[in-house]
Amino acid sequence: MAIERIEIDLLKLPYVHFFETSFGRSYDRTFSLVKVYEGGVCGWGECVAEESPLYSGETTETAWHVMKEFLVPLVFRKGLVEPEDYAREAAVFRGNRMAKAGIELALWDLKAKKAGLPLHKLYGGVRTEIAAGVSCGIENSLPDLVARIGQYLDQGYKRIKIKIKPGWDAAACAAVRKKYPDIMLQADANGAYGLGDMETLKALDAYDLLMIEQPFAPYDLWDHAKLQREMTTPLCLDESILSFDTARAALEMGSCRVVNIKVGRVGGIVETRKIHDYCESRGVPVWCGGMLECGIGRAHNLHIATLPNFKYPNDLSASRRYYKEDVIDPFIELSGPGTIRVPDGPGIGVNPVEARIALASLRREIFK
Ligand code: OSB
Ligand code: MG
Repeated sequence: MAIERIEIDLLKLPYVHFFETSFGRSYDRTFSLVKVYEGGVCGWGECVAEESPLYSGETTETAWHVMKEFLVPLVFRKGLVEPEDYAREAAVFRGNRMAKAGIELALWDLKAKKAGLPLHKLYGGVRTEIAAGVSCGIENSLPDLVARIGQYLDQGYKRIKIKIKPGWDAAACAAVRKKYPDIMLQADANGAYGLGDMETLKALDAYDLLMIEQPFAPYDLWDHAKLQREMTTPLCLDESILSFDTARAALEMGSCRVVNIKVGRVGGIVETRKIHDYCESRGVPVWCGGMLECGIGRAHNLHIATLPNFKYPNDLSASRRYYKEDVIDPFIELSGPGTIRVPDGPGIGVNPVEARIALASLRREIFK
């Protein structure tokens, strides 16, 4: 059999609350959904590239271009259906990992649906619930931040991540710790610091953080290693980990003690598993990061987060944390205090709502 048809949709969904990082503030998210069809079965993927090249060099438009001109034609030309075959063939193209992952995820969903299995079974996952965390953006004021964290704790989340940047770091940690001395708390800088900020960063050791994510720029593996030697708080890399090879370099250099895995950032599930297994072999725990995905990408994340070395709480929250109207039915909800049950239906195990997708769609293209 072969893929008969591929559809790509560009969507815009408004957030329930603005999300601010060291890159800036946004009020909505633009992303694409990929559908692959074979013999009446449809597999769904999400491409997490964002509107602006801030977190990553890819954008919604570069990803669209690369999918349309290179990856979709590759799938048809080579008759690719198996995600592993696709990953191997797509590797001839450099970079553009989020574009590659969007299609690979759709092929994984298709494969699992054809087998009648939930993705976590196909992946060999070891748990039926994952630990859910919330990523809290920068707020207008410290009292706003503390109040918002209070709401998330009331909802049952057990791990809170706060975004930091120069001027919103030690004071933010101190404000949160004053009200909540014992919660699991971590900080994410999205690369906002440089070597000149060593003392500022070292001072964060005082706040008993689970980890500090990506203090320096993505390519500064060496500087992260210098910082890690001077800090007791574990460093975690996000933007720096683009592939198995960068993960290996980071661990060999001692640039971090924890790895945030995002399937989109590393180019798909095949690469995710290589990184996961390598980190496990080195005794380095990983967790699943998020890109504020809609329910489709988030369901994919839930399944991969069932692998054994996903040992820290993940940036995986309920649908309503992100969007008033997620594009799946039912929404993803907390199943217990700070946990989310992994869907058990075939494939991603959540139902995309075509009417809501059409309403949010800015553009759709069909390839045959
Ligand atoms: O650095 O982890 C990040 C969202 C967009 C881009 C980068 C990041 C994030 C998040 C959101 O922190 C995590 C989530 O999806 O819940
Ligand atoms: Mg991050």
